[in-house]
Amino acid sequence: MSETVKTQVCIIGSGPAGLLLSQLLAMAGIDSVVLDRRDRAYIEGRIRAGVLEQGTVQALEEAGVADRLHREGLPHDGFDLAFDGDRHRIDLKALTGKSVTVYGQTEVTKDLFDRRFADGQRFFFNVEDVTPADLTTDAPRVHFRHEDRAVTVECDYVAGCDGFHGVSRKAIPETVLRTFERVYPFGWLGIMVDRPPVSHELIYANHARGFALASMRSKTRSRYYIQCELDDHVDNWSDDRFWEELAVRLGPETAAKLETGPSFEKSIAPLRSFVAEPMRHGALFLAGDAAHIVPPTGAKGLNLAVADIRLLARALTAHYRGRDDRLLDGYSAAALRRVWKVERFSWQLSTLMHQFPENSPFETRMQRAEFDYLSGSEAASRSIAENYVGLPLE
Ligand code: RFL
Ligand code: PHB
Repeated sequence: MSETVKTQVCIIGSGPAGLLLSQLLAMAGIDSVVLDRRDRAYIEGRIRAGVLEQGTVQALEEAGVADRLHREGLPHDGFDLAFDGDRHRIDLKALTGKSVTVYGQTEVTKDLFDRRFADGQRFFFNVEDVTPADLTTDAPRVHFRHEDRAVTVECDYVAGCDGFHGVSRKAIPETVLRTFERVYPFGWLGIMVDRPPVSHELIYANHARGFALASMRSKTRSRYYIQCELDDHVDNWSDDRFWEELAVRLGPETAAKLETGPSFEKSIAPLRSFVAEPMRHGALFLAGDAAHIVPPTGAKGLNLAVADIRLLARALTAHYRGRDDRLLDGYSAAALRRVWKVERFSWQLSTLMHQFPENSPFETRMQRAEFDYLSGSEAASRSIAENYVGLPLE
């Protein structure tokens, strides 16, 4: 059995990038179909980002999906950097006039799904063999299998929002695509626990035994991470071992306030910097993790995906409203200008805050000197702060 579906924009991937795009397009009267190889429950359950820039909050407001975010999100005016027991607070509010909001990606995704379902968005979940085709013709298509049927979507444009492991980026010929990558020689082991956070603001700590991060999802739910070996496994980390290691890395003063408990999620994520250029090929536009990855140290991945989508939604709206293709033609260059700046910040903060196995004593001293410089310099602290709260959208 086979089926043909017609739409204006076929969106591959139903993560935050794909969902927000479908919402913004619907508000502009543009029809879309969204495909995902997983189902809604799986996507909503994926525990990932936790920190939203002000620009991301504004984008979600403009998309009409920020009511719960305003009720439940925690505004944060600063965060701490810690280095072997010394602490330096980056006062986001004083240095930039802006703050960030702690609100989980799981919640952003739920809010977007609720709205898209209420509006009758066409979704295909659990799809297989997704294949974008005819991208450089005037009749682009996306083929896939759904519930034992072969489905073809006939569309004007394809939005590749299918994350780092998706198929969209791979549909760009090797002769066209350039990629840039740095794989870090460690990962982050993260746990989630229903206990109040150790501190009311985030703490990023560089300790001789490795990086640690104290984060949260709410006043009663904490998220903690520690740097681990790339080939490590969660089974090697009982909760007790995790709490002991975290306490050492956060230092005795903070550890004294640590409320431990049974974790209900534990996972290891590798750290990677990655950029694919260009972010457009014919009718295909890449957005979010499909085009770029940042290490999580700057809390930028989700925010960067949202920034891409704002540009892409604006460009598609200009095309359909006014037959004006200038923004579509400029999308890749405009998105990449921001991407590279955010890559730089995430790389810089990752380099400062982790223990690198290859570091010589000289590089270790350089990290310490940079921390000391930051601690004593308002200018250097402001540079960190303006990147952390989010660079302005061009
Ligand atoms: P997603 O969320 O990966 O969604 C892609 C969707 O595409 C689907 N898919 C396919 N569908 C159809 N066909 C295929 N062949 C497909 N292949 C994949 C997938 O099922 C999925 O539903 O990408 P998107 O939308 O671009 O969103 C990006 C963000 O998810 C990501 O950047 C952030 O989570 C990164 N990140 C963080 N970002 C922040 O802004 N702040 C943070 O504090 C933060 N912390 C994190 C993070 C990511 C982490 N991990 C595990 C990667 C912490 C962690 C631990
Ligand atoms: C998180 O809470 O998951 C989190 C917070 C800040 C980061 C990365 C992850 O930089």
